[in-house]
Amino acid sequence: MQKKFEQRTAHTWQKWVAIGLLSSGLLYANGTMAQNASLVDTEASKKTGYLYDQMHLLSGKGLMLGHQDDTSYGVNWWDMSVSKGFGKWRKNQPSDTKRSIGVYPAVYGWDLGHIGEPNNLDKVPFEKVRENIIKAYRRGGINTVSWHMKNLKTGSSSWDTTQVVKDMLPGGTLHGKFKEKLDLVADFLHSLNYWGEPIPVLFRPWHEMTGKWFWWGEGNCTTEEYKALYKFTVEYLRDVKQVHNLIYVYSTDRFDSEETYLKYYPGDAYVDVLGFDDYHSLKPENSASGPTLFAKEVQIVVKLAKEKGKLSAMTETGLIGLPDTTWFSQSLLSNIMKSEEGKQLSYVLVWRNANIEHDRPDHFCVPHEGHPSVADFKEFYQSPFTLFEDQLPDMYKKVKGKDNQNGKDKQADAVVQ
Ligand code: BMA
Repeated sequence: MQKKFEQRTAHTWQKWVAIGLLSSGLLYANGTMAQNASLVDTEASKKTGYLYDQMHLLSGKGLMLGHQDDTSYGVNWWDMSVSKGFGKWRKNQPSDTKRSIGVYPAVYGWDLGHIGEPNNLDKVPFEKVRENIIKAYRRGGINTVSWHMKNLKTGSSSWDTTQVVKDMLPGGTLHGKFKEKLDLVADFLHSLNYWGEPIPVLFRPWHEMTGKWFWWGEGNCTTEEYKALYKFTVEYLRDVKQVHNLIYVYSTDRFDSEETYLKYYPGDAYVDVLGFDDYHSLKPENSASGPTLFAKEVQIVVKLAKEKGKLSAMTETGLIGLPDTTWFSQSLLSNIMKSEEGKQLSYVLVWRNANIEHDRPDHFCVPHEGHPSVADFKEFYQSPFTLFEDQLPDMYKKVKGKDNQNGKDKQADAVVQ
C-alpha cells in the first residue's frame, strides 16, 4: 500500500512540475503554444475565458479523464439528496471513480434531457444536477453538458427519429415550442453560479449527428437543417437569453474522412471545441480494424482543431461493463499515445455507471469498487500523461503572460488600454 502511495505521489509530482512550468507561462513564452481562437461568445464570462485558455495551455501536456454523471449515482449506490444548510459547503460526494481509485475525474458530464420536468432522462432531479455541477466546480473540476432532447413532434425520446428539425426552425410550426425549451435550458445554465460568478460549462448540443439514431442525426434532417438548428441554439442562448458561461462543443459520432467530419459543421463562428464520440473502434472485438479508424479520427479532429485554433476532445467513449480488464491503459491510453495528434486531445469522457436498482447494473464505464479493472484504472491514473481532478492546475485562473484572454477580461483589458 505504502509503495503504491509513493509511486502515485511521484507521478503526481512529475505532473505538478510540468503543470507549474506551464502555468508560469514559460513554455508559452517560448512560443510552443498555438494561438487560440476567440470564443464563440465574445461576451463570455471572465472565468469561461480563463477556462478555455487554461485548456489550451494543457493541450499536448496532459489528457483529462471525464465521466458522465459521476457524482449522481454509481453501480451500487444512488444519491439524490440535495444538500441543505451546512451540507451545501461539503465538497465530498460519492463517486465510483473516487471509490475505486481514490480521486475524482477531471471532467464531469451531465445531461439536460427532459428539461422542464423534475428529473432528467436518467432520473436525476435537475436540482441535483445543478448541485453536482456547482460542487464539481468548487473542487476545481470541469463540467460539460449534453442534451438528449425529446422529439417535440411526438413527445417521445431523442431516439424517436420522426422528422422534426425543419418544424423547429424559424417559421416552423414547432418553433415557439422549441424556444420554450431553450428558455428552460437558459434558466438552468443561468442558475449555475457560485458567489455570483457564472460557472463555465462545455455545452455539447446535438451530438452524434453522423449516426442515424437521434432525430437530429444522419438521414433524419438535412445537413442545412442541422446547421441551422445548431446556429439557432447558439444565437438564441447567447444573444437573446444572454447566457455567457458556455464553451460550445461540436461532437460527431464515428467518421472516416474530413469531409464526413465536417458535413454538419455549423462553422468556426459557432464552435469552440472539436469533438467526436466513438464506442466502437476500441472494443476488443474490433481490434483488427478499430484502432486504425480511431487513429484516423484523432488525426483528422486534431489537425482541424489546430488549423482553426480550437480545442479537440474525445467527447464520449467507454467499454460498457469493462469485459477487458486492461482497457483503460492498454486500449484507450495506448491508442491515444501512439501519435503526436493523440496527445493533443484535451480530454476523453467515458459514459455513465448506471445503477443496479434504477437501471442496468452492467452498464458502466469506470470500474466500481472491487471490479477486476480497478488495478488497470489505477495504472491509467498513474500515467504521467493522464489528469484527474487532484492533478489539475487552477483551471479558472487567468493564464500568466497571455495577452489575448477570451471573454470579458479581454474587453476589460481593451478598455484599460
Ligand atoms: C445512453 C444510455 C442510456 C441513457 C442515455 C442518456 O448511452 O446510457 O441508458 O439514458 O445514454 O444518458
